[in-house]
Amino acid sequence: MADQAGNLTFAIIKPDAVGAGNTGKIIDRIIGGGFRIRAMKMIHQTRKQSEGFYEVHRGKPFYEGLTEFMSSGPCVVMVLEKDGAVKAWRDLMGATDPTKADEGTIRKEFGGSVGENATHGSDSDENAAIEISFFFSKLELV
Ligand code: DAT
Ligand code: MG
Repeated sequence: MADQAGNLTFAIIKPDAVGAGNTGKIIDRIIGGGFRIRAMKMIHQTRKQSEGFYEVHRGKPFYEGLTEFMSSGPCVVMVLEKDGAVKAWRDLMGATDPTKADEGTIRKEFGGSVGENATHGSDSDENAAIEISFFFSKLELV
């Protein structure tokens, strides 16, 4: 399928989930949820890189903690494909705060707190394109 706005999103398995050994279980949930993994790699971001990625949140009370956490250990970054990918992946992740996430969602099962909530997902097609290009070149989408 040709890449187009609406069928791609960007996902991160965050350092808490990777550190807890939940990477494989989360990837299994992604594949079971009908997503095609178009690109995937393990990275350990510097503080500067995590600050750049979360630039839109600069100034918010949780920005310092968030960027420290996201650079605290390895992450898995991915490009996911599915019709309506942005919403489909956010639905599978669940609410930002794991205590408020629906049963059966990834954040409910694997998230520890609102700050350390196992996964990231883009919030719009426009931001998905920006976030994908932050970590992947076009050639890396297979
Ligand atoms: P989401 O990741 O669901 O898109 P967001 O974009 O509002 O949520 O926030 C980005 C991340 O920042 C979120 O995954 C965890 C952290 N965060 C958000 N709100 C927070 C809060 N009130 N306290 C601590 N961390 C927070
Ligand atoms: Mg967000």
